[in-house]
Amino acid sequence: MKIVTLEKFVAQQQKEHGATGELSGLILDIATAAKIISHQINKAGLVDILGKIGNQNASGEEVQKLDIIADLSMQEHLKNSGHCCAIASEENTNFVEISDSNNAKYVVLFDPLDGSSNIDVNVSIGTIFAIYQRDTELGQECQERDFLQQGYKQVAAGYALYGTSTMLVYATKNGTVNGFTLDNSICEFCLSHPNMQIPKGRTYSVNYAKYGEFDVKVQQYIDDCVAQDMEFRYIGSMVADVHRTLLKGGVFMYPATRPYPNGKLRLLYECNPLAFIIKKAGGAATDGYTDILQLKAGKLHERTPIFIGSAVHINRLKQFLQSQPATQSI
Ligand code: P6P
Repeated sequence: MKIVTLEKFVAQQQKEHGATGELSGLILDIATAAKIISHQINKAGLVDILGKIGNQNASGEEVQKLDIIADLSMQEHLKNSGHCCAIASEENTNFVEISDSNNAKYVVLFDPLDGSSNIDVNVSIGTIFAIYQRDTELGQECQERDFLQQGYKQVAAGYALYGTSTMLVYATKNGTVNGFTLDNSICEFCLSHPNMQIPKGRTYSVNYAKYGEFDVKVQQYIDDCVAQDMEFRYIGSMVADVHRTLLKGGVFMYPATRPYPNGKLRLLYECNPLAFIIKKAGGAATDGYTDILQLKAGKLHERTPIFIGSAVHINRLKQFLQSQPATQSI
């Protein structure tokens, strides 16, 4: 098979869409950051960068050293890109304006290392990103509203997955979902999964330990998955669980629970970008009642319940969720 590097693919897409090259440049900068993060993760076992550094991030979660390295790598490449006027990260309470780029037209939100609770046990983790055109005027100061846009307004979104191999999966507003695998011998992302489409599949994915906290209608849907003899898988890294769902089909869910009555996962830099990818691949994503990409965030680190996967499974879930009045078991 002819090797198509990410650089070549992005150049082809730019030519096809008559684009200016700014979005292409931004995507390539994110890919470079992902290569560096991948390298750091792969040597984590050898260098003392494992373990917690004792403080917490904006979401009140323990921060791991690799989280910091990943966050700094993404910040450095986005700040030097010249195509991005401001960034927002899971690791920082507020967004960060890029002083010498206030004429740039894009803002980027990212989770630098999703699944970081799995770092020390060598389970797949990933970087998730969402790109929007700024809402404020070029040259003006960025505002929080640049980041609180609904997910359907994303101009591009995707993720890097640091697993048995490192992959970059992304889509642009006018494009399809494409997956690239990092060839370490040439340090290039090479097209390995062109035009990805989510199959129906038969896998359901949820943290069973929290079953007793779910709404009774969610419990009934999960019981139905068992009755349908569906396969159960749960990795505990959203980016890995959703990537498996994209490849194999099925449904991933993180419903509301007692400690997280509005859901645990973050809308702007986890659920929106992954919903953008899954919908582009022919799937669906909902909070149980509203399309994820239609949800309006009130704050940067907003959380939401999420059910995401093949359309046929999401439609069946909705039949359960909308079939009878809620009897809250939380
Ligand atoms: P639980 C990882 O910490 C994460 O943020 C997501 O990547 C993952 O889907 C979820 O939390 C796992 O949460 O409660 O099942 O450990």
